[in-house]
Amino acid sequence: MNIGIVCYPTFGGSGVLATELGKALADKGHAVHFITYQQPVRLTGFSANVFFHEVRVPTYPLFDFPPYETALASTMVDVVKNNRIDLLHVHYAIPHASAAYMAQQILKTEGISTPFITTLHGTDITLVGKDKTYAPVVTFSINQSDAITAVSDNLRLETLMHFAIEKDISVIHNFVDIHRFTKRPIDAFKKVIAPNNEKIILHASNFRKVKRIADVIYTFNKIRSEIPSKLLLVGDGPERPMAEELCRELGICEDARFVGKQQDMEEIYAIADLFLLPSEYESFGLSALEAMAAGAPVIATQTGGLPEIVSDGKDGYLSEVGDVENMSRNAKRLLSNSIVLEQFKTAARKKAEMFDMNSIVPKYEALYEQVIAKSSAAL
Ligand code: GMT
Repeated sequence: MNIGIVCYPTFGGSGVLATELGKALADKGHAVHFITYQQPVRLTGFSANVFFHEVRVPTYPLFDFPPYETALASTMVDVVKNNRIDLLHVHYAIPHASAAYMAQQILKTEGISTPFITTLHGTDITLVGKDKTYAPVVTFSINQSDAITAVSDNLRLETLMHFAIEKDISVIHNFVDIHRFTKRPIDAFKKVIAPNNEKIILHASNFRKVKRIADVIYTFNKIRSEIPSKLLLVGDGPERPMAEELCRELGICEDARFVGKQQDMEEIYAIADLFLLPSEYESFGLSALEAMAAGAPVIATQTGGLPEIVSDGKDGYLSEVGDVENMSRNAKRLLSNSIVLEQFKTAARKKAEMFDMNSIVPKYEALYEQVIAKSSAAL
């Protein structure tokens, strides 16, 4: 198949998932055309089946807001026409689904039928999409999609609860390439972070409010008061200055290291003893799954799709949002008992195997075939 993938090219989970999906499909022989405003961060290396089309948004003094959606729809039309694209798969509804609908309508006038699938990732529904400013267009374009998928059961229900959706939403959980995350820790790297063999607690995110970074710091502060440990914070975003300030206030800068955005996440996950994700909401929590694949148990919140990945008391722990007392207690329980910690690490890895790409990617392929067949039959 020839597939066009539209996503955000940044470090966010939806872009990461879309890129990993595209790479996996290319490895299986499909031609995959990424249509984004930048090369996706995880799109590294060369593959004969992967193509990248940059969306250029020419500016003009009149534009306070350059019309990205228009540029995107026009680029989609161009890519579809010139590469015999069978199907467009857009990740994150805003503004990708409405741009895909626009492209589809334009192509139709030229006798080209191109179905599109919208994959909902989370904040496109739960935060941004619900906003009255966007909701009518989001609802309309989701409904116009030839198929809709959500990355968790929870996100499917959230969508049905908040939007008047007239179609079925299939749940296709996010996935991980389990083999990529089976890395032996690099001793020299581990030594830099934890020179005295302290436990390593990891958090990785885009440092937005929804991630509750302050809870990461407070939880770590309670852990380190009893267990020699280091906190590794990966990523960047609006909450980082607050987080750094909080570390200074608590006097824990020596033990909390901010390393910014990183490419080689496999090597970072490999040295982690524990992954902390105290978010207000996660439709899925792809970073938690990647950490588990690397054998790190997860201390997270009982919210959104996280209970679909983390089994409380087995491969991690789930606490109420904001309950740093409970999260730190659970972390200390794990980190202070090497036998239990090992059991949790093994269980985390085993759980991640259930979300391996080899079992999830074929679900997308099956959906593509079904949608393409339906669209061809309608001609
Ligand atoms: O919040 C993020 O981490 C970024 C955001 C995105 O759209 O890029 O992530 C959402 O999609 C990810 C991939 O499906 C999910 O794993 C995240 O849980 C989800 N974020 C939220 O729901 C807050």
